Amino acid sequence: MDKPKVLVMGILPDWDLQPMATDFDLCLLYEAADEAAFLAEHAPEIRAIVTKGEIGASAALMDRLPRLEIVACYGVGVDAIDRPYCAARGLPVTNTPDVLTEDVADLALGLLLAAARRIPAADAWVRDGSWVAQGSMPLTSRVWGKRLGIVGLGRIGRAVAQRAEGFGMAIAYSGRTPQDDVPYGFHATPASLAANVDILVCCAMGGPTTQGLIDRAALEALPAGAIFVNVSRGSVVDEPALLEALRSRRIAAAGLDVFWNEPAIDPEFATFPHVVLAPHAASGTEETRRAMGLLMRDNLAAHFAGRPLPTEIRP
Ligand code: 8YV
Repeated sequence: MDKPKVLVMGILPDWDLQPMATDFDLCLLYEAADEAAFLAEHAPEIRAIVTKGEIGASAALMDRLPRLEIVACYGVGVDAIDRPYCAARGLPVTNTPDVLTEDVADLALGLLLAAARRIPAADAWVRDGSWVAQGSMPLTSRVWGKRLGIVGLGRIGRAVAQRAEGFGMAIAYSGRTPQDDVPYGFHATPASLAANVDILVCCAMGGPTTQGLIDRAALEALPAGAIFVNVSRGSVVDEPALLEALRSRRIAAAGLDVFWNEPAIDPEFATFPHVVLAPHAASGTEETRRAMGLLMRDNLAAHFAGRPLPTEIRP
């Protein structure tokens, strides 16, 4: 019997591609010189799509795949997949929750510390001889004991909170509803949260329901000298308003892993010395990426074996 054809939208490590190639006929879209010709050749036989958090599956693409049965995302956030379309067509969508939570939270804290304590600038100060020529580097901002606000207290938000407790921080959060199993203060809106914290960390999921959630009002409500970190999706933040707040230094330091237009982000971000940038890399440890790949492959294997899907997202 022919192996099922799987359309792979973005680069995957060899440790995933090799085992997948045993069971599936892999169509690597990202290697196609001419995408239209590639799809014209393979579309009629594609039975599964493998996407990533940052690479979606549009209705227009899926409409061209008459034999499509499943969309498996190598990532937890499925905002780039047209889920109403999948629901209407009865296509299951799977993701890779839990396995990346701790690494994303680690990077949130890493970006926070790097931005507040100017770690990249400190490194440069030593390397470029400024230490010898000018002595101590300029003073930075304390992280320990500050008031931390988390927008979106889901799995990742909670893991950030856990780490922040170790930094003696007073923690509060905003979200759709108060959660009764945490001791943290609840705010109904990011603006109300922002007005009461020194540091704001965005952990909300992406998608239409959170687009622009951290709006101009929220950014303007932050106290002068605030620190902002985003490890969720660029779409959750009003990016022109964020750029303005960074330009005026209302936000004194920021650590950003996600942006509106990835990877070709607004070039102004790279001009700010008080901003630490990362290339959507919060889940990017070898350990986590191996676990994500395994879970994505387990979902595909379960589907084609007719078993229950380990991590299907309910429509
Ligand atoms: C990406 C992510 O999937 O999990 C998510 O939602 O955005 C990331 O983990 C990862 O960069 C793989 O490309």
